[in-house]
Amino acid sequence: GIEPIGPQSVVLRGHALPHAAPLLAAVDGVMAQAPLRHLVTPGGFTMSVAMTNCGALGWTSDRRGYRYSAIDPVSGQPWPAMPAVFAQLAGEAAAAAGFEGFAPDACLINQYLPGSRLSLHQDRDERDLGAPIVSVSLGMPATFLFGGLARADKTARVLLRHGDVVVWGGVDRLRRHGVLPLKDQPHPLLGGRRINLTFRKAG
Ligand code: MD3
Ligand code: FE
Repeated sequence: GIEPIGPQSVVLRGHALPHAAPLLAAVDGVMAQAPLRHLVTPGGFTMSVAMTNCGALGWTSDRRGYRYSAIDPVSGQPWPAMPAVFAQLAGEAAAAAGFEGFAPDACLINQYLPGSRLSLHQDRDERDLGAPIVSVSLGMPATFLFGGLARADKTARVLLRHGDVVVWGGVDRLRRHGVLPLKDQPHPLLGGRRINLTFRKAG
């Protein structure tokens, strides 16, 4: 079903379940070309979440700042192409949430292990903030934190499970958000991991 979590954000519970096997095969393919890495923030902290990307642009970070790049700084090569099953699911989920014609040019792949977390932040490195973000959760469950535009705003908690798809756009696009430290609750397909795909129009 469709579950609103904000004025212009919805959870599509279990929406990716029918596509889990091809999605995971495609994730393995991307990781073989562009291995997971722990990025360093401009402040000098190493992120507990491991990341890679596919699509024309990939999100990366180092001591010089956050940015989107067409080249994977680890391989010196372009990021792997966006698998068709990724683009298809993202476009179809966005349309189901009322955002027609979403054509992502970037997919950030986040891997969480027990204890990995993502502190509250805003996503504002994308050129077109009118485009939504679509996220797909796979593997172990996570508690997603959804705050407001201001640091002082209260945060709501949303449990995201294997197969859940979330679409965030419009007035919710710049809300602060994060992920609580992952508990160890092994998943039958993925074991002790959570994989999150976030689809963006970055360029
Ligand atoms: C709400 N990832 O990669 S996905 C991120 O579960 C990120 O890995 C989290 O936050 C994760 O930047 C959450 C959902 C998400 C992504 C972007 C958003 C929610 C968002 C941008 C605006 C509002
Ligand atoms: Fe984010």
